[in-house]
Amino acid sequence: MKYKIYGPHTENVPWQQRPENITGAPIWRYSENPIINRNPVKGVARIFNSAVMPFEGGFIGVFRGEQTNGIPTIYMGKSADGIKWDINTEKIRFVDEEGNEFMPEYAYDPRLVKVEDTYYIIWCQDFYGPSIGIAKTQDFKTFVRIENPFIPYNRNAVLFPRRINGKYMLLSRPSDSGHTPFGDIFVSESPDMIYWGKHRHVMGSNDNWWESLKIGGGATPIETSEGWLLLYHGVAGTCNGYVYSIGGAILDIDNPSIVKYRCENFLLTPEEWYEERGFVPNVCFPCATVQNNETGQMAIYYGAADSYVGLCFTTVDEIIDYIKENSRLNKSDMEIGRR
Ligand code: BMA
Repeated sequence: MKYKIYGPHTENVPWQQRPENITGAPIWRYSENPIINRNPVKGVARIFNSAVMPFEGGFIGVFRGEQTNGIPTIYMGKSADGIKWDINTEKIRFVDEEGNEFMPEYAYDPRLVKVEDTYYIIWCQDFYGPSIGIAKTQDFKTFVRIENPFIPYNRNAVLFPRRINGKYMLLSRPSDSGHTPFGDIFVSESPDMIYWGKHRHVMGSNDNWWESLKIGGGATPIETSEGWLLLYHGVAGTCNGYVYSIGGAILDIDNPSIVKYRCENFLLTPEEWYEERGFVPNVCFPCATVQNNETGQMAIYYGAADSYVGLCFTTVDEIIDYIKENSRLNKSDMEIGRR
């Protein structure tokens, strides 16, 4: 491998060979997509925008389940191969630090990140307006909610998988209460996962048309020898609604508010029926990756059309090279993001 990967290693990454006829970014879809179809669990109409990690030789995931009453909540699931999922019929029961039930009114777009020996789930929820919720677990049996990191409005957050300069780091996108037609990615740091500050601007929506309206964090950043590899979502506003594509950037390893490379082309954009057609058409929304640190094989889990979970593949070497070769930075990308 050309580049090194650090962080969670997945031996049995779901995988299919690269087809020969790729004309854009080196990412190819799983031929049996979607891997999670409609009505996957009793009382759940759709699962999408969900996150997975390697766990005990298999995979564990936290899933955004749109219940049949229309309210999104979070379910846990397990899988031996990362493709066929066994999703619990009971939603995750969150408790407070005293062990009392403490359920969010709604919860969506969960991410799953392991920092040291603790797994964190991060999602968007009601906090007198949409904001970010966090819970921790070590055994996937007890899920303890910790303080909400931000005041409203903020609807998209992704935690780094290790401390940087001794601090926990969280990417987020401050917004307003609805389907905000704006939004940049910021990073905030914390000594204890309770108090968040030293906010810095990381990157903004920009003149690349596919991400010209807003952007937001996607999968957990991957530590590599080139920096933090970040897959994120970028949104274009068309006369017929928003279009969500997957983008890629590499952030400075010690100071992730600095963008080293940012790909001017999307990595994946809605093209297949399950991405173009659904509850919200034209959405590819990445939430997780798993990778083999020795071979560089990577599987990306993404929500498709707010209706399905899709899987696509790349290798770390190919995707980093593509981002570097097609990188175009603007002024705010290169700044440390303090004003
Ligand atoms: C965003 C979030 C995502 C969703 C997307 C497209 O604002 O709500 O959960 O996938 O819109 O509807």
